[in-house]
Amino acid sequence: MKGSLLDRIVAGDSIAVARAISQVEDNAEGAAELMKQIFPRTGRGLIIGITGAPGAGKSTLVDKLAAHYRKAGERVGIVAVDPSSPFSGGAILGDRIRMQTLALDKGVFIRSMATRGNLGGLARATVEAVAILDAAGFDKIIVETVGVGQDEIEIAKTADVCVVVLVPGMGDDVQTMKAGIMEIGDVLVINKADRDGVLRTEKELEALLSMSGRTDDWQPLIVKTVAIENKGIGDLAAAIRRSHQFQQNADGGTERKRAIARWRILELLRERLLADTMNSDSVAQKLDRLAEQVASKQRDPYSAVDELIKRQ
Ligand SMILES: Nc1nc2c(ncn2[C@@H]2O[C@H](COP(=O)(O)OP(=O)(O)O)[C@@H](O)[C@H]2O)c(=O)[nH]1
Ligand SMILES: [Mg+2]
Repeated sequence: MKGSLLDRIVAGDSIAVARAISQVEDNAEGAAELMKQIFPRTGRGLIIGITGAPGAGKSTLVDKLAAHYRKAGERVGIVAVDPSSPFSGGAILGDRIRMQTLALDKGVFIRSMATRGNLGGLARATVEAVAILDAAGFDKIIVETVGVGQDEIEIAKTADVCVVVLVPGMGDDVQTMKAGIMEIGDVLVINKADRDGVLRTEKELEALLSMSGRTDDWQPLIVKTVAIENKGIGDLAAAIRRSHQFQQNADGGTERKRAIARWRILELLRERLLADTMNSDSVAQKLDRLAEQVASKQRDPYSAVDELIKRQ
């Protein structure tokens, strides 16, 4: 007889890992119970967030970084978050199909996450997928997110080391992403360094970093890569390692862990309160009716919420 799902996850069984991730994604019965048991078994893997604008080369970089870790004999879990993906969770994204060598490697687990339903929970499900991979003994867990939406920024912030990927000559993007980058980027990558304008982008980033309002004393590192040519990947891995070591030595690491823990509790609370309200009878119809009334200004949204949370 096969062991329990938990035993199989802890033993590193990919099928069990995939099943568990589907359960947390669906918020299936028993998922919370499973996560309670997973939690104490986490904390060994290094969680690396990779974020940046679409087309910056994140997926290419993730592939190369994963291959780098594999060469050192480490097991690598990859979670790609793409809310715009038309695929349901578990499907392999188009750009993942390129990763044929990695996909055949048993030491690599690849999964893409997508939202289901309209109650959110993508960030929560992603963080749980990472925890499952951690409990399954993956040494490195890489989370790729598109650095645009709030959910994605939140997810990136839960990583041990957050890598922001930029490309040369994206001056405007640097401006738009400025606030977010300074806050979350532990390592800044200038990918596509085979293009013009690398030096200028580097100077711009250095200028931005000098005005950084970070709460810890970490000086974010700038790394140049050409992902398609596998250049700079060793430097990136070294920068990630240094950032992680810094946190382990500094008090900042504890503060960061607390902030992540606080966020996770609030996410679960938000989701549970919302689910509790939405689960009661006839709420869906009530919501439709209230939305109509608010839209036509017969009613304000505040009193609509009062109405929804009023217990029958
Ligand atoms: N010139 C150049 N192209 C790159 C580099 N890295 C990635 N690309 C290309 O940029 C495009 C977007 O890459 P992808 O990894 O899918 O970006 P993502 O959307 O950020 O995940 C692809 O056509 C890649 O081949 C690079 O270092 N130099
Ligand atoms: Mg991608």
